[in-house]
Formats: sequence, structure tokens, C-alpha cells
Amino acid sequence: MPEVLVALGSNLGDSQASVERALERLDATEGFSLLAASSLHSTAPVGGPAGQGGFTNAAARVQVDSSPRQVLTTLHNIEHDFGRLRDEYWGPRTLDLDILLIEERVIQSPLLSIPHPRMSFRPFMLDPAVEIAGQWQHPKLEATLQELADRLHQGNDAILLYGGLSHDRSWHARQLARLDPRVQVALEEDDRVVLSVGQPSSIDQPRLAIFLHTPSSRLKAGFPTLTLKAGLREEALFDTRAALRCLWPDLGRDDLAG
Ligand code: PH2
Ligand code: MG
Ligand code: MG
Repeated sequence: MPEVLVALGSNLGDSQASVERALERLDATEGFSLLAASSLHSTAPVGGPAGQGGFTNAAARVQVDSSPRQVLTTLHNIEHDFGRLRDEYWGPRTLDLDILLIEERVIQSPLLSIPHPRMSFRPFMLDPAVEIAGQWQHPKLEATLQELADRLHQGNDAILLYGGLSHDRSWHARQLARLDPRVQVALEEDDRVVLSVGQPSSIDQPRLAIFLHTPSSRLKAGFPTLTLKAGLREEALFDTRAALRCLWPDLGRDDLAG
């Protein structure tokens, strides 16, 4: 019976009580059994509409006897029972349940993307997860969750851009540098660009990697990574900004409205 790592989040109503009740509900669900739960983390909202309230986040390890699709449906049903309305993208929610990992499986379908594509650089997902699954291997990034969290928190204030075509990398580097005067191109080589954020003492261990995925490029290992698909530049920029704000919350603040 597979083990699933689930992220919980709430920022509407009594968010702590909602997360606590959701953990009980997971355990009480037919075919689910709760193996471990993290502590509750109070976190500032990242992305989404301005002015929304702070979150309570947590993670749970659940053993399930059903397929990934069935697990997703069950989680949606629980969200619904907790009064979740799906109106605004990344808007405030009474309960959000996201699948982070299903052991070391990789699933890519229109409905389900496992591992969760943003888990490696979101402290509000990774920090609770590390409490209960620090030694789990991330099946795409060739690092344990603990290693990813260490890099996310202790790495240099720098962003590694790699993969894709060199003119695409340059385009993304320019867009990132336009976002905030503190972001600057520190190194440009054949196969990568490194940007500094502020004035780091070193850029050898970036906290975040942005991988420009094309059919010819290969994902390197070990970093919290945002993977961008080729071609979708505007969408990519949105994802990039959201990722950057996970690490540097006030970056490019004045363009928030835009
Ligand atoms: N979830 C989001 C967007 N932003 N920020 C925090 N702190 N916690 C979340 O769970 C969260 C968020 C989209 O699901
Ligand atoms: Mg969700
Ligand atoms: Mg979510």
C-alpha cells in the first residue's frame, strides 16, 4: 500500500482548527490511514490576490489503498466538505489539500502532476514535509527533501538558469533583471546564466534553479527547481515571479499590481 505525502493549507476562518480537523478527517477516511503529521506552520501568503490573510500549513504522511486518481478525488471531496469554493486562482481557501509525493512515482497527466511541481522551492510546503519525510527522495531532483530544504534556506542568494536554448536563457535572465534592481546577471556561460539577488558573498550554491525545458535539455540534480516549458513565455514569467517571491518575498514589489 503506497504512502502519500500531502500538503495542507488554510487561510480562511479558523485556519488552525481547519487543518487540525482535516488531519483527523484524513485518518478517518475509508482506505486512508494517517502515519505522521507535521506541526502547524504559520506562513505569509505567497502569490495570489493582495491582502489575503496568513496561512496555516502542515504536511501529512498517509497510507492509502487506492489509485492516485482516487486519492485526488478523495482530497477534493474533503476540501468541498470543508467549504472550499474554487472561484479565484490562488485565492483564499478554507482548505487546500495537495499531493506532494507518492513514494518515488512520477506521474504527468492533465489532472495530476506528481511530484508537485512547486514543492521544492515553496518553504510552506517543504518545511512541514521535512519534519515527517526528510529522508524521502525527490524522484526528479535526485535529492532528499532535507537536502532540498537545506539548500533552499542556506544557499546563496542566487538563481541558476539552465537548459533550453541560449537565447531563451538570455531572454529570461533579462526579464528577471528587469523585475528588481537587486537582481543582476552575475555570470553568463555557454550552458547557464547565474543571477545574483542583492549582494551574496558567493554564487556557487544558488537557492533556486530555473530549468528551461526543451526536448534536448536534461534536468540536473540537487536544487530546488522551477521547470519552465518551452514557448510559453508569459506563463513562464508568471511562474517565475511566484517562485522568486517564495524565497525573496519583497522582490519586484511595486509591479505586484501588474
Ligand atoms: N498556497 C497557495 C499560494 N500561496 N501561501 C502560503 N503561505 N501557503 C499556501 O498554502 C499557499 C500560499 C496556492 O495553493
Ligand atoms: Mg490545491
Ligand atoms: Mg495549493
